[in-house]
Amino acid sequence: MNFQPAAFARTTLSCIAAALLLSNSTAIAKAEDFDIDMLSESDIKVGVGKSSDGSVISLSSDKPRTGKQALKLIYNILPGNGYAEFVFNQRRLSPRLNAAGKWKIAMWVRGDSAIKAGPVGLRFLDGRGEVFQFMLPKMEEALRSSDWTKYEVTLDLDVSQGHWGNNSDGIADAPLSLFSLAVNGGPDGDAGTIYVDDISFEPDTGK
Ligand SMILES: [Ca+2]
Ligand SMILES: [Ca+2]
Repeated sequence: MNFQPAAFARTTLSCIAAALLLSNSTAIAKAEDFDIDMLSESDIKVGVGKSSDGSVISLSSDKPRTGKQALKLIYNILPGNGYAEFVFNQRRLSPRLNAAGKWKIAMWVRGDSAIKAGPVGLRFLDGRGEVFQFMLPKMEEALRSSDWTKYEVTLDLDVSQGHWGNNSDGIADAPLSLFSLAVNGGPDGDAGTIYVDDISFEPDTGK
């Protein structure tokens, strides 16, 4: 018998890979929470943004909506359509979304009535390290309340409003991990402080 161990191992490996791929693509989406309380200093940083020196991200115990802390984002964006990126999941903690289809995303935010910045984008990293940005319609309105306000949006994670990095193929390779918030300053720039707590994900079954 012309048995070739190497070829056999390759075949076995590709069978396992195919099975993993299949189980991934047929994974049942389930509701997930992203708990700001589980974050530590090593999860957060200000990304390299245009004209946003002086922007700061921290974990704040100042009136968190739940638990001991919320994200505090101080943005300082110069005029000229700059932005500040606030990375809050460098370790890519759960949830890891299978990226298929639409998700209802909710997050609690508070800011103040003077906020002019916006729009705000939510960024994810795919399984290969490609960045996907999804704009959050009307988030600015929620940020103009100084009380905790629930912001809800349904996003199709297969249809982003921008992607770059890695091979930049535009394909949201599972799993997708929450990564950062990007606050745009608008033509006049803006400076302000916003808080974010309790982000949740629920598959949108169309009901
Ligand atoms: Ca909290
Ligand atoms: Ca990709």
